[in-house]
Amino acid sequence: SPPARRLSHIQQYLHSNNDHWTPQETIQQSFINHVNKTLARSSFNMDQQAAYQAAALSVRDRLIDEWNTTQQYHSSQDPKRVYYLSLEFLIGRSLDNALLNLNVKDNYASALDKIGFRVEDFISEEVDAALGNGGLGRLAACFMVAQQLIFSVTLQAWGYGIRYTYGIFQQRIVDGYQTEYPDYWLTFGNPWEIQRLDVAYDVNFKGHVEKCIDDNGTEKFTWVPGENVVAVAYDYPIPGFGTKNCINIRLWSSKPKREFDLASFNDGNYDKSVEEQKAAENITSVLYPNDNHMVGKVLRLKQQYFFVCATLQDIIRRFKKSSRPWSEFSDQVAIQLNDTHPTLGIAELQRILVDEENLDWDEAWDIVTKTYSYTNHTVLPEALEKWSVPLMEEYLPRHLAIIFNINLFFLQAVERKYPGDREKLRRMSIIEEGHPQWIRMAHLAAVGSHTVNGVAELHSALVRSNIFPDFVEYYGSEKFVNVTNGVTPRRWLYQSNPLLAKLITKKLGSDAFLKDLSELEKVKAFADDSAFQKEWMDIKRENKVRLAKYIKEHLNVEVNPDALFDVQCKRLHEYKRQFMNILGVIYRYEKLKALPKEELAKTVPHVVIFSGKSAPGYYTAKLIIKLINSVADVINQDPDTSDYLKLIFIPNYCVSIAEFLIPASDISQHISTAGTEASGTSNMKFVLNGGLILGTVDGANIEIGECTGAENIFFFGTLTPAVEDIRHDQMYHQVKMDSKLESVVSSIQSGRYGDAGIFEPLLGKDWAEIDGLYRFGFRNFTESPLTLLNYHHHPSQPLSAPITTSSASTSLLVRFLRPALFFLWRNLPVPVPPV
Ligand code: F55
Repeated sequence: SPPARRLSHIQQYLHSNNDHWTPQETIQQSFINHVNKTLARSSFNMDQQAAYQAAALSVRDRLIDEWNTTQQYHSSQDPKRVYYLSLEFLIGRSLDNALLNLNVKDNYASALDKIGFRVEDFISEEVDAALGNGGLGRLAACFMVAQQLIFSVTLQAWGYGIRYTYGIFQQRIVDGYQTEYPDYWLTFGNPWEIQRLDVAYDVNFKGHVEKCIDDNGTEKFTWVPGENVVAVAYDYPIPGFGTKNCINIRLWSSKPKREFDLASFNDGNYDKSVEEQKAAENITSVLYPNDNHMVGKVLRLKQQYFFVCATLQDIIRRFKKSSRPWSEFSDQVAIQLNDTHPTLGIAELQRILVDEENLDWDEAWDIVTKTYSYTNHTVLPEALEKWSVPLMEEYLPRHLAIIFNINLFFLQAVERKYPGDREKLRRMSIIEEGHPQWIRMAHLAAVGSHTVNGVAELHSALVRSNIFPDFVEYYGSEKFVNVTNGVTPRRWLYQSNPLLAKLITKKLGSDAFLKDLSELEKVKAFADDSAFQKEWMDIKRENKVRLAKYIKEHLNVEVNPDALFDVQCKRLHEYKRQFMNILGVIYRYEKLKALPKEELAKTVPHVVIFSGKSAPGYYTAKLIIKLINSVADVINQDPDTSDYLKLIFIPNYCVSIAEFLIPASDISQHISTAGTEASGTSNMKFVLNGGLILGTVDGANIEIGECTGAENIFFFGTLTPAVEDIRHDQMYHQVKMDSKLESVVSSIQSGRYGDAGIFEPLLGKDWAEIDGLYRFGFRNFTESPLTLLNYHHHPSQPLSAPITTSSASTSLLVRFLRPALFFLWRNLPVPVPPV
């Protein structure tokens, strides 16, 4: 083939001129070298996957150079380290990101183009690293890159997590229903990880605790474990942008301690001989696919402990290199808990200090509480983690005893402050009484941390008032702070919307906004410049064309790029109210269908797009997916309305899909019942890409509205304090169903969108009762997204007009780049010169 011929030709040339390679020749050499040596392919046996692999390996070499330099520098400086502990990192693809961050994309593109390979063609060969469910996992990934910018000199940031063999399941839609397929993302290997067989730690479970009295007459406890496995490190380098710093996410994989049980093997019992090995590997095999819902499975508990245990050993090994006293531990080490999932780390550090390092309890506890801080991501009761005491007793007996002790000393202090207030003791206890007893992980996290943060202003206020009111009173409110979430503009603008990033760079004469979003304020000056507006709108259109092509190729539906694209993409959840959105779509459709032709022609054509996964066991959410697809089948086949309304469900929502979906949106919906969505982060990404938001007064929507100005955001719905009143009314009083809503419900029940029986659980009598609030949460349809419908019915003000230019994206988002872990900055070491 021509590329192959060019490949061998260039190889010969490179061999004869190896003293004088240009940067592009260096790239070609490294690429060809990986084709031949690492992949052991001949140049005549190349496909796009092999091209991707070779390019990725070549970029990886550069990353490793930077990574080594950074590590050496930090080893010599021994700065304070910030550890971000997260059970999820939703990273997505890495090649494009690395090319852009290393500032070599253009060089790679033209160097490889000359030998017959187009980077844009093979970038999509990369499988997403999807080791997370949604917002929480993606936030961790965004923070790692932001951390890199912020802390590179005076602090070193590390991420720690689990290298799941299977990431979040792949979603396919079969007959309108979600079906799940395993995400075996490592099929072709993973060029972005470095296996560290030398970095491995034992992790123990089960067994019992022995007590003895030491020489000083003090009680000592020793955990005699019954089960052990090994954690092996895999490093994931995270390159910085506009800096040579490259930091690391260390992911642990579980391995058996012994390859197999020789005794059973010799007995001829082969199955049994590998049983233990399989059980060990199982620990890190799969990511739990639930978001905002706690499942109390043993394997999940094992994952949590496995990962904090290995992580703390690694952190302590690094700390010990500098022979500092334990009293300096918290000056050198800060650990951020991404939700309560890594909270066992609190008990584990206390155990190490007391049982293994022989510190006394109070001294150890002082170190622990100065080291940890905790981020809460939800106020939904069903998502707050609790572990049963009997389960903990069986798997982590020593930790259970330590947690009981922590609780005892804590409650004794509470009692001293509020003598005799037993109700308060009951409410604040880490242990929830009952049969069985439960460990409230959020209480343990709050008691064991110096700072607790929520992820948006409203959410942090609710964390103070609803989750920890007694703790705020006891500790003082300074401990409970807000750190509004953020997103990285490198991935969510520069990488995903290159045309817009280029236009802004051209206008501002600099790309400084990619590191400092406050620079975007300067775009405001061009808001009324009609040439600029046109370029802006042309780019939006290009992005819509890109999405329309995807929809045509994957779903075989034509959508008009000049229609208004109205997007709701996020995990499926009742509180996020995709159900409300789809009811609104049905209403719109039926209304359009009833319009006379001349009236229809005056309406703004809409393409409504949904995307998102449901937890596999979440029946209601899965039924909502089915409803959306059933409605889409009807709407998309209707010749009467097809120029004016299309309904699309894009399967398998993931980081890579978000990257082209978000830049193509005119309006996106963030319509959770007020007080339920902690922050939301895609709302920020949409706005950054010049999209408008239709939202409830919830999470970070509120702060986005403050930045954009109320005229650039569409708010609707009940405010948080009123939600409880509605809940009450719906419970105890007859609330009459709105007539528009009633018409939609009876239309579904008539069978217009397929077998009505299927949807009865969504529409049945209990819909207006207590959990109906999640689904509806509005008193009548004028409070629902239909407000927007009315607005669109004034064709003099189509929303696809350049209202977007002067607005959303061009103001703001300064606040969302704020260093999210700002409180870790306290007591920084003296700055040293940059690498
Ligand atoms: C995953 C597992 C468990 Cl056990 C519980 C929750 C999750 C999870 O994925 N939560 C999650 O994504 N929460 C979201 O965090 C985002 C980042 O802070 C917020 O923006 C979003 O509001 C919140 O729902």
